[in-house]
Amino acid sequence: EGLGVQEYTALKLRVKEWAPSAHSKIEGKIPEGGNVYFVPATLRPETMYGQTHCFVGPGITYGIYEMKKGKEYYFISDRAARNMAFQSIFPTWGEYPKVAELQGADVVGTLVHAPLSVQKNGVRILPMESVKASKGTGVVTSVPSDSPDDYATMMDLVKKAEYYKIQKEWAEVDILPIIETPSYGNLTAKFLVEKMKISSPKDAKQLAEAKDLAYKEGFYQGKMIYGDFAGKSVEEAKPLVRQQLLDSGEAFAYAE
Ligand code: A2H
Repeated sequence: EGLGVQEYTALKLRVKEWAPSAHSKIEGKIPEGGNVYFVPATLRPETMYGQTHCFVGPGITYGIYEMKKGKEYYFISDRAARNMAFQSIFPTWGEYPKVAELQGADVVGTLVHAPLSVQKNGVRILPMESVKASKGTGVVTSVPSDSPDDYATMMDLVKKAEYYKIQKEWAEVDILPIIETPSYGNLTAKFLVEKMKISSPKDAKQLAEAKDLAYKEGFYQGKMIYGDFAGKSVEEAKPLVRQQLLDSGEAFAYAE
């Protein structure tokens, strides 16, 4: 983190089917034909093929913001909406019209379409306790092959589906190998979580270490083994996948 600017890729995950609790809260607020998108901010666009879920903080307050009247709406944190209003992401500089307010817990179970993901029928919105309201958009797309946080959270959700009030089948999704590295094989996050004996998404210190190792090894030694840039290094593929997503309108640049 430090003092530098993070250049995120903000991905647009279109809602296909709302969870019942979200449905009642947005009723009458989104016009017929209007699309709502969950917008996770990621630093790893080259891994988007492997998205299995999208995480929200269950206790975080989110808004649905109007991007194109009657057409396009974003589900993001209030903080992110304000930042976006000053990055020319909303049509009018400094304005970020809010049409609804929800808690993360309200949207758990919602089904969204995740661009590039091999999960063509969509991915589920699930709860992640470690999502920070103070970072990115407060929405995190889950790539359990390459993110130790995502892997540990997914395993916990599968193990304790009842406690989390979710259907086990929502959490239990095949993990797609996307990147091969010399030290950790083709499922970096699983390898590190198991090797470091991380047993819970609450092992923050160990997860931070695993995240560091995964990020460095992936970026400097990783080779793509899936997608349009299979065979290329991660370093080369990262900006290429990002540009594809920007060009197709499925993502936009967001900085903070
Ligand atoms: B990354 P940095 Cl495959 N709270 O995307 C917690 N984590 C958040 C967040 C929030 N509010 N907003 C974004 N993030 C996550 C992919 C990924 C990410 C992979 C591997 C590592 C990784 C899929 N999840 O991040 O603190 C998002 O997860 C490790 C660096 O701004 C985002 O990128 O450096 C990353 O943290 C941004 O973290």
